[in-house]
Amino acid sequence: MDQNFMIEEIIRLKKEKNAVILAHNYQIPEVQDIADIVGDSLKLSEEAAKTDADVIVFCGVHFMAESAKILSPNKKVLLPAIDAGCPMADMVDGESLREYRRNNPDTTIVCYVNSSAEVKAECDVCCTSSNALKIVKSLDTKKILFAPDKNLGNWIAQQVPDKEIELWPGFCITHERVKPEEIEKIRNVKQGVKIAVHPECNPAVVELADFVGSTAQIIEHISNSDDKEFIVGTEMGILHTLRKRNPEKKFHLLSPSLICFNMKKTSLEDVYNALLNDKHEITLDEEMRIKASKSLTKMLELSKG
Ligand code: CIZ
Ligand code: SF4
Repeated sequence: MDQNFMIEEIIRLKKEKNAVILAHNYQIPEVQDIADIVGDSLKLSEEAAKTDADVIVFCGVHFMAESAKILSPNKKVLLPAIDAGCPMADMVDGESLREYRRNNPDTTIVCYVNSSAEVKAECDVCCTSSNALKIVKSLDTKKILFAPDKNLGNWIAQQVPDKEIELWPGFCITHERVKPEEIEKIRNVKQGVKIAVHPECNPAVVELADFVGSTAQIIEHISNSDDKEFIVGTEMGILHTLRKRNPEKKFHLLSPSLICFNMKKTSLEDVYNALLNDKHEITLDEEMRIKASKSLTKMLELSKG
């Protein structure tokens, strides 16, 4: 199908169905460009919670669409590429957390939003990479379990030394691929150019970077900087927003391995099919949804204050 025709049809169907298209910063450029809102999990979940659209087309991975459904149960939430999952989210499950809680009743369980609805239903509060520090600092308990991302958890633990933070052994298969040697190598080639990385990277990489932050924080930091060139250590989809917002600046990807194949599964055609045929609708068990909504809503409240 002709791309321009497809774009026109997406716009027409969006109006007809009173739909909103949300796209994550890691989506392909064409999908970001057709979206009403592009952002990180925090921004997109805030939008999902307050939108008055009837349909939410979520261009991202499964857990993100689930979060939208948890926060907006009366809306139709569609995930255009139904097989777009997140391997990190699959590294923890509800039963393991229930067992952990039985053995550690005094520990507060903080779950990165990169987790299933079942996991969100078992934790005390959620966080994203944008608000993790704020959420952890706001807790009055000393003992915390951070799940499932050990790298983000480690980055937070270093900044909150007064808490005892236990790390679940999960990680992002995309960010974990970046090697500290890649930083050393690129520093030699691009001398003086600052390196911004995501806290999902291995601690050995994070330690060598000039700036560490979520995609929203990296975009903010780079857009407000006087530097004209940057090396970026997170999923390559972010380069699209960075270049759009900073046409005068030059960007290099820290490592060619920074491609999340799940984030790349959503095509423009999938978005069109989603709107045309209501594909693929996210449904959740209501009891689990209510439990999961408590930890997500708590996150949204704590991250505002
Ligand atoms: O929080 C998100 O959206 C993720 C997965 C990465 C980031 O930093 O935006
Ligand atoms: Fe999951 Fe990593 Fe892909 Fe994000 S970039 S969806 S954490 S595998």
